[in-house]
Amino acid sequence: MEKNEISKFLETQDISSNTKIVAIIGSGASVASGLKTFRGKDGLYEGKRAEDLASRQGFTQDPTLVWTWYRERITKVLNADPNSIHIALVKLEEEGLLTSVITQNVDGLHRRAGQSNVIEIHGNILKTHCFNSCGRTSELTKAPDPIPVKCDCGSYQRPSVVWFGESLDSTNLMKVEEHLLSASIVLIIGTSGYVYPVAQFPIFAKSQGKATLIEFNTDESAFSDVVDLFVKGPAESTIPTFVDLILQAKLQ
Ligand code: BJW
Ligand code: ZN
Repeated sequence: MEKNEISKFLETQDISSNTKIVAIIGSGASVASGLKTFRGKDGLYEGKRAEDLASRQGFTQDPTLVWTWYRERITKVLNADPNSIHIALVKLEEEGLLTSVITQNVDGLHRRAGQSNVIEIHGNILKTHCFNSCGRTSELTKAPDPIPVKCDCGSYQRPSVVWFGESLDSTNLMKVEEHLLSASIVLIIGTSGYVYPVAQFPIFAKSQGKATLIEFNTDESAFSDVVDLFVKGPAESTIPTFVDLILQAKLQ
């Protein structure tokens, strides 16, 4: 069913080797790798206040609580493998159609799958840096122990992810703007569209650039009303189908 729907839609698009696709990724894309989303039932924030776990204030109040939450996630990430979405997007890059993957996910699975054009806009959970900005950093190959992780300066190390109230890296944001302005198609995969500034990226690509928006999600999101095509269903099944169809369309 979704195959016909995507095919029909692609017939209305001018697909060629000049087509520039950008993918915006959320935690729904890592569900097939065994990782959880944030919101909703069984989500990482279920029964918890997001700001207690993912903000400077939360870390200051209870570094052990925050590190306990991250250590559990780090263990799961270290045991996870890339899934069919990561692999299909690598293929799209190799075929010259995918200019950038803008991922909110901190699990590093795109790079592990072999994707080279990745912007990890919310950071990476397997890296840490000093909470007090002394400059010391580390890379995790196993779950940290003991926690909270101490820094040699006397402060703590913290996960190198972007917490609420923190600015996103400005070099990354400039690259994102460039990619969104030149995109012909933006794929929005497995994200609720709840968190800014990423929530603004698709509409920016459409209104300031010339992008067609295609969303892949099991449920409607904050983006669903503005997209040109909504492909409902698990992205681990719909993305490989989409990639095959667009590669066929490119040859025609
Ligand atoms: C599937 C699927 C399958 C499931 N297939 N689909 C008021 C108004 C506007 C903005 C603000 C405001 N108050 C504060 C702000 C700013 C704030 C913000 O956006 N808050 C909102 C909550 C309102 N943003 C910030 O603070 C950002 N910084 C910033 O704006 O700087 C400027 C500034 C500075 C100071 C003051 C104000 C502004 C930083 C945001 C950083 C967010 N960080 C987190 C944690 C990262 C670290 C970590 O991983 O621990 O990033 S929050 C969390 O949400 C994480 C995610 O990357 C992010 C997005 O979540 P995602 O991936 O969309 O997950 P879900 O669970 O929401 O959705 C999953 C989706 O998948 C669902 O739709 C499912 O249906 C779908 N799905 N299975 C396809 N198989
Ligand atoms: Zn330090």
